[in-house]
Amino acid sequence: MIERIKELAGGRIVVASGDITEFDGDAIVNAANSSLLGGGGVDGANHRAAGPELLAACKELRATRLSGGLAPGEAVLTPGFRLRARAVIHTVGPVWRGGEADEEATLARAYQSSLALAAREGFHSLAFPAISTGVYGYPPSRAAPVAYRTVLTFLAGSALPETVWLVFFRAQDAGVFLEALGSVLNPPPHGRALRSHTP
Ligand code: AR6
Repeated sequence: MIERIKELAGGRIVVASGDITEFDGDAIVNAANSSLLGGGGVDGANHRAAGPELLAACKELRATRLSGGLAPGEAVLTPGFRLRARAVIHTVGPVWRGGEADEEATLARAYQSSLALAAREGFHSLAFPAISTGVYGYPPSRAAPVAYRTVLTFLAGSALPETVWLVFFRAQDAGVFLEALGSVLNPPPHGRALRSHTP
């Protein structure tokens, strides 16, 4: 079950927890690797739930337009096969190397490319896992503002997707996300700070 935890951006962003393979909407994003041939984490779960047709579709992409694999930050579409979601958008996040290897820009591009592909496909609802924060080691509290700002900026310029779900595997991961956004969501009130300095 996917549990809705909080709505942000006037309801266009839904923070939720649960198993993303259960998402009932237009598309889910898969945190894949460049090979597109499956792996652990959410990628493994998505392949198990979608059935062997998903791996076959990924192999077909590798044999044709993605012979060199999918570069970090890019996104590609397949059907959802046995998933409830109609489609899977595969993207590759950065491997965390301490923050000095353009990880932030690559993570933002992974979200941005996935959103752009969803908009082009006319998708109304899209669910993201917390890209790169598992096997790839990106600290969740550092990934949070990057993910949130990138989605917010994209939605400000596009009517689609109407709703973007950020689905965290465990409720506590959603808590870490919301806590990390604290100052982004609730900037300190300007007026009060100014007044306290006024003689
Ligand atoms: N639903 C929602 N979130 C999930 C699920 C699920 N069913 N399962 C795991 N997560 P990861 P990455 C969360 O490692 O860091 C794979 O082997 C998990 O708790 O899946 O981008 C790929 O093939 C974490 O918060 O992805 C790549 O080789 C988040 O999903 C590599 O891992 C991302 O964790 C990609 O690593």
